[in-house]
Amino acid sequence: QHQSKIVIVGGGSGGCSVAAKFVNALGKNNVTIIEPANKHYYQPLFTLAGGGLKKLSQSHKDMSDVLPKGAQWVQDSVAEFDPKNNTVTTKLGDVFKYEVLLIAVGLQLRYDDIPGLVNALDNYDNVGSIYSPKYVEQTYRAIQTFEKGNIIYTYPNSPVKCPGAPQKICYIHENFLRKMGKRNNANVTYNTSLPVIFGVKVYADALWKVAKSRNINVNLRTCLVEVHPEKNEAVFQNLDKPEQKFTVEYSMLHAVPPMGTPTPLKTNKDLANDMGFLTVDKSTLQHTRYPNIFGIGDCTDSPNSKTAAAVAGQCNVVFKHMRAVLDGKPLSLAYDGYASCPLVTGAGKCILAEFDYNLQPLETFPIRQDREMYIMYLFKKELMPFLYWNLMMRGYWNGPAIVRKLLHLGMKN
Ligand code: FAD
Ligand code: UQ1
Repeated sequence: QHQSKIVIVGGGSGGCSVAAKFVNALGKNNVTIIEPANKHYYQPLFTLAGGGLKKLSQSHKDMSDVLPKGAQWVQDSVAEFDPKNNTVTTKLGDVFKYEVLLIAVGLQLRYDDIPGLVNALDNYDNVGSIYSPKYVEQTYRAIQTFEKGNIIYTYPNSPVKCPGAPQKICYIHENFLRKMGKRNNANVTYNTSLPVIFGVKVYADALWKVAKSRNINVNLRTCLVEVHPEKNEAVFQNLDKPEQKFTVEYSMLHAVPPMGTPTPLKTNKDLANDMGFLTVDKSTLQHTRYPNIFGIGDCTDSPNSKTAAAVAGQCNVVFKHMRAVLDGKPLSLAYDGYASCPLVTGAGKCILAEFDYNLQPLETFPIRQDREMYIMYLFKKELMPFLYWNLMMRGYWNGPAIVRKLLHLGMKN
């Protein structure tokens, strides 16, 4: 059995940012990170790469170069959580005992939940998906080689990370087709399982305008349930009348998979809710039953939009509160649900959505953000990756709250 003051499960956006803060504060040999992957992905870049606006190779670095040097990296995955005994057991059978635990395992992609989809993605060039690095490049090739017909974009019937991405790729591709002079050959459709185009009203209004002005069909409550790639057919279900299914022929299909938390968390009824998400207090991010367990990022049940921007807003709260538990002090901070979604609507255009738990806009800049702007596109494409790799992964970025306060001169929030 191994012993570590702080154990962090998952070395993605959440796990790495908090680990870096601990190493900065406490020095070496206090933190163990359990993370199986060789590569650390900056996933927000997938959307741009799938539209040919960045290269996939710019989205990842070696895990060993990203995780903080002063932490111990165990390259293995957790197979079992035992919160009563303060231990986790890995796939290889090692047991780690902790004083405080951070669960940051993110969401898994469940492509195989949709019959025919894995076959379609693995064997057909006209099907893509920006959610997995495995399929990002073929997504761009699919739009480049498109000639004519129906192009369909989907949004699954499950919680997803970056709920804006399924439609961003639609707008980026539509814009690309215009530039290539092929727009008139395409009938572009976005089919979403959600009852709205976006959860925050001001941005939803702006996105409806974008979709209408660019002649994109949007169907709500419409869910991809099956793919027959040999016939280029996709089957959709009307979620309000589940008995209603219809088949559409496509020339190109972009599919977003259903998502869920990794099995060891999902199946642990002591830690997770019925949906498999880690139950945490939405302000303190402390587990609802185990005070020495915290959660961050996509795998928790806090009702914010699952984004790296939200992780930025959470990481300092989680770090300070884990420290408070170690020191026997009270929890003093509150996460407000901040999340952000840079809604890229084409090359050079982006609506920077920022909002809180109440789905009210919480904007960094003292100008209206519910419109397409070039500067926001530059932020998304150049500034965010820089912030992520150089500040956030090193423990020095807690989201834009400080910038917002400065720019609003203390007048707003
Ligand atoms: P992740 O960063 O996914 O990390 C989870 C880690 O846990 C992984 O490294 C995994 O290997 C590890 N793990 C899993 N199971 C285990 C286990 N059993 N044991 C140990 N380790 C385990 N966010 C934005 O803010 N803006 C955007 O524009 C944006 N666009 C996106 C576009 C796409 C296509 C995608 C896919 C995501 C996008 N996101 C965006 C979302 C953002 O990437 C995630 O919200 C963020 O990475 C969540 O961080 P996390 O730490 O919870 O999970
Ligand atoms: C952000 O902080 C962040 O984390 C690094 C992102 O992740 C990719 C974002 O997309 C955004 C928009 C923010 C918010 C930052 C600013 C400066 C508005």
